Amino acid sequence: MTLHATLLVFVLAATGRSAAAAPPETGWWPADLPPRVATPLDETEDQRRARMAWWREARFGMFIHWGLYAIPGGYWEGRRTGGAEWILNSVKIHPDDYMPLRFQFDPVDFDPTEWAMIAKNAGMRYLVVTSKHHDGFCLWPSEFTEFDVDGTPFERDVIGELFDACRAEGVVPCLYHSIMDWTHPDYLPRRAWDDRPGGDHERYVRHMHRQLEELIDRYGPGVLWFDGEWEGTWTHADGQRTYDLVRGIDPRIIVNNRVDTGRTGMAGLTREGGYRGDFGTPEQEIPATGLPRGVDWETCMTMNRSWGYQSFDVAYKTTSDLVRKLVDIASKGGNFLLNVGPDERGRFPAEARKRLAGGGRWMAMNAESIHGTNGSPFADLPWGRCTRSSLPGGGERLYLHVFDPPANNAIRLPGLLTEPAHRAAYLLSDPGRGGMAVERDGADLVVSLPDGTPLDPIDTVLVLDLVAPALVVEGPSIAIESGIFVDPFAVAIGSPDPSVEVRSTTDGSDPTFDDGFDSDRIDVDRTMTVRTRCFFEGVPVGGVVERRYEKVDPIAAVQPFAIRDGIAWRTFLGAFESVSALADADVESEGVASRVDLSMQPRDENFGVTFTGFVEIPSTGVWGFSLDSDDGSTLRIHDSLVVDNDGLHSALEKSGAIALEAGLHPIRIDYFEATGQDDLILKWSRPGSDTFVRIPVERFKR
Ligand code: H79
Repeated sequence: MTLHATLLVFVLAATGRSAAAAPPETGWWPADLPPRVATPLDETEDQRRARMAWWREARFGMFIHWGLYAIPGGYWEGRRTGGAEWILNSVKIHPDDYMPLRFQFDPVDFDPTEWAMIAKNAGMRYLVVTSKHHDGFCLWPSEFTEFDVDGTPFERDVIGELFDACRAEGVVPCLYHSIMDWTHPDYLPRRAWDDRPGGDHERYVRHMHRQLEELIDRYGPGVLWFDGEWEGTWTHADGQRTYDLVRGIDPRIIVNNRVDTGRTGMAGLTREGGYRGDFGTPEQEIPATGLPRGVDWETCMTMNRSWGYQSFDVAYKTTSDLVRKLVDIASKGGNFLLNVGPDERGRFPAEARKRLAGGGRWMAMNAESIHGTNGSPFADLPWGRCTRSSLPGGGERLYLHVFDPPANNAIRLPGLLTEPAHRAAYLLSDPGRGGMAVERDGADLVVSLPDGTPLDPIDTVLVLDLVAPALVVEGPSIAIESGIFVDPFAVAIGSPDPSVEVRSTTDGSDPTFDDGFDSDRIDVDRTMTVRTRCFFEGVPVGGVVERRYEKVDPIAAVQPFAIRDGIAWRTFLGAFESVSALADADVESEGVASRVDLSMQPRDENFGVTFTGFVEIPSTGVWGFSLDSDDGSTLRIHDSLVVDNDGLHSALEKSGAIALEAGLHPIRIDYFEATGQDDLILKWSRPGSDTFVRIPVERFKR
């Protein structure tokens, strides 16, 4: 069947849902396609370095989520769903009711040059746009479907125009392409409410491969950014052959790790096991420090809460927060892919423009400290972050990103043994302003910020050149955080740096090279303060690291008269700003729940809930508890305040610990929600573990 005839079938079918249930063979996707064979590629380290070079240098890119979902913009049948680009799935819309949105796609304000210029002016070096999201709609005119821009009143080739505009602005154009596809008649698994017959995984993969071939041949994307790989139908073998196919068509392409099945949840890095993918993809989070060097990763993040456009989502991060996130990511050797969700007319939301322009003003003066830099040589700097780049002649340039200037204006670089190339550092935004004194203090270098230095409230960048690549002795590590304990334990002490030796004390005194314990384990059997320090050729380097361990007696369990399952709850109505206000409010309703959650919430906003009962502790020891809530919450066990997460705030997790004997203990959780999002999650961690998990329902009694 020709595409014209196929389109006709669709137009007839689209007039009524029942008529649209055409079998996939006669839908508007060609029935079957010959497979394209992929051969695995061999690549040397040098070839890989050359291929990744532009991407590693770029550090900052723009993500664009745009498609039919911008038309409902999160609303469906007059209701605010919050579903954004997931609306088909979150509202359980039948594909036949969703696909006609294409007849309304007419974004008359779409201006690809403006989009590319906004990205460029924000300091972004690449742009990743959704060729196809999970809803299956294609933003380019594809030979292989009519569910594409050609099937809309708009008819323009969005991908082609945007790619041309990006190239004209020097921004590398790239594509996001979803594996999961809720409308393609061959994609499996089906949504539960999608009653269309048929489906054939192999045929779907062939279709996807032909579309990828079309996209690569026609547009030449710098990155292919896959997503939606987690439904069981997509296998490791599919990941391998798709990666190999894509690189086989254009060996220069960089492919993210979601092409295969090796991604570790939202943290996004690739697990061991030979999975395909050139970089890890943390989503909405930034990894903690300490990633192994040479691992490529990119954090993708929204500016507000949604990827696709939703007018009512005004929970935007501040410009300062976004710039600092970029700096934090660069200091850890990663890239930042920051999202914009244009609206149904093709406009960037005003809030997003404002932030991109603000970030661009910072980048206009400080981009050198981001583009082409490497991660920080320091594990942790209390005043900010550090990035660096090589200097011709073998030296290294450090960019000191001052977020919070210390009160004494001394920017300390702990354990930095390399000598400065000049006796002065300078402001990146104003090199002519004159130098800032750099002095050695033992193993540390200290830059003094003169009074009156114009500080950038977002991030003031200082430049410090070194004679050689930074050599930093790391401080000692003490494996266990300060806290309380019941049973004796041993704590490991050490330095990741083999060139230093470690000395420790347990009596509160400063360790010296001759008198301190020379041991990598300390037995903790009573209340003590462990202090430890590194020595380089007998001379102390870096600061003293200290932990305090306090031996406590576990609180005895109680033996209530008669216990039942569940935990009692009460709700309150009112504009509370602290859990303490619940004490003066009238009870609205009460009941019993099997666990601590918001299933009984009386309304969306301005309410409170308290839970009272017992928690059954399985074994004696120090138990951790955490409350993740929006807004405030507190947890009391007996009469101790174990977790204080009170006050007005967005989703925030806090934790605390208490020593308890096995058995029942009285527990009380207070929670309130003012306005906006609401959430309440209670978890615990067993003695000796720092992993928090939900408390099994059978542990709640009353
Ligand atoms: O395109 C944006 C979102 O629409 C899409 N990815 C970004 C870039 C997205 N889809 N789903 N999600 C984000 C959240 C889904 C998370 C989960 Fe999972 C999928 C939880 C369980 C399955 C992540 C993947 C954690 C485990 C597997």
